[in-house]
Amino acid sequence: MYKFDRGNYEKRMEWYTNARFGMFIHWGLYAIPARGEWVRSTEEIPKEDYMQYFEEFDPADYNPSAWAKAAKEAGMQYVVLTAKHHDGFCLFNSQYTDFKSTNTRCGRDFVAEFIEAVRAEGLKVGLYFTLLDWYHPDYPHYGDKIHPMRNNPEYGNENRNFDNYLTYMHNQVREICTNYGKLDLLWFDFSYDDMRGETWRATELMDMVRTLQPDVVIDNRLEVSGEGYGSLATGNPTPYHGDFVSPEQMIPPDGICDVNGNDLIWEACVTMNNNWGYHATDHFFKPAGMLIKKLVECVSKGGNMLLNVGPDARGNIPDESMNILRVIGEWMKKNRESIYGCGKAGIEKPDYGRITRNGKKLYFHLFENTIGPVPLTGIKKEEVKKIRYLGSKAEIPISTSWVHSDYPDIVFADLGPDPILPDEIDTVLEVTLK
Ligand code: FHN
Repeated sequence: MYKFDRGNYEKRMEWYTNARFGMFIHWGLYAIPARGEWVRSTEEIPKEDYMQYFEEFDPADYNPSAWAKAAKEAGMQYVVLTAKHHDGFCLFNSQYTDFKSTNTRCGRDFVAEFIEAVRAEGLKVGLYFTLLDWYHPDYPHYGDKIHPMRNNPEYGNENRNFDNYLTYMHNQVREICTNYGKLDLLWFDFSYDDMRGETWRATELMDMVRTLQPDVVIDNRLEVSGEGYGSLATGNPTPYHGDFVSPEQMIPPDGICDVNGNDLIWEACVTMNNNWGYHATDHFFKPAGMLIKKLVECVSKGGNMLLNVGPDARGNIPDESMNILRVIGEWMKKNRESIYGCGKAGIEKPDYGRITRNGKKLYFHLFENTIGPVPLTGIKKEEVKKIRYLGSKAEIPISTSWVHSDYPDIVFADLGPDPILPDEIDTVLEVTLK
């Protein structure tokens, strides 16, 4: 019987909190209608009408190695793929259903190929698995909060056996925890209303997962969703507690702490546009520079960022997303040390940007230049061993200018006469302390 152990927990979480930056991939049949992964629910599409996409799905360009390389080039350290989303379509060869990728005309086990490709790039591998299932006949339909047939009384629940559904769901979790080697991350999604905790038979499920995959990192959505922290935050973890809090489409204002004020591990999951699954007309992509600053914000608050891509029905990551990943990767190539293994600096956020920290290394992220030398708040002159531009490792002198003589207790960095910073998105000053 799994029981929380602080030592084991901290050991399990080490790679994850060092990684800081991951790729989320939402992909499946919904890429064909191309109106997001909730299309069956939002448009209340009957199963029969949705099956056309199952018959049609044949992603000729599916090449998970290209996805893994794109993630690696962007500086991402782990990749999480939807093994099954709410529509119930399995991207893996499940023995418990015919509604699976190996039964489509392309006949491939997408998960098996994905895991092999991600591992080949030396990245950590994760699978997303939905707790709810709009395909399974024993999952509540009429009156459910979000089921595609929630408003249709013809889909009453009199003959639905939820326990059958749970056995099906548990069996599939056992499959993905057994048939694909070591998983680094398992991303359950999501609990709502009274559908949470033991309603999922969560203790039994988590026992099984932690027996089959003792080192796997697991999110908190057997208990909550993007709202709610989960039992780890209460200081009284349930047997099915998540290992991290999973805020969604937002970054917590001050990071996340438990009831005793201790920092909790958390990961903000974020879309590049406004959809997780491919959406052909959603061109509202966040600029790469904005996403770099948001990644820095997450790390400066002690969190990770899981940035999503939604490949199209051919299996290609959209060009807009690839361009964003390329720009992020260029920045990460020069500044990755200010992200990996970093966390809160314990210093108040400066006006001009943010600060991340890794032991005796402080990283001052300049999102804009200052008028005159840059105040490096929170440290004393005598503590400073050296200051460098992280991107070039070029030396930066401590300023001796008269303009800041009224502030003798603050260290100022002299960036010279050019008001334009070397990196217009985020210029990082690496301050090494003695
Ligand atoms: O309903 C899902 C949604 O489609 C997407 O997978 C997100 C990702 O965190 N999770 C749920 C909404 O919270």
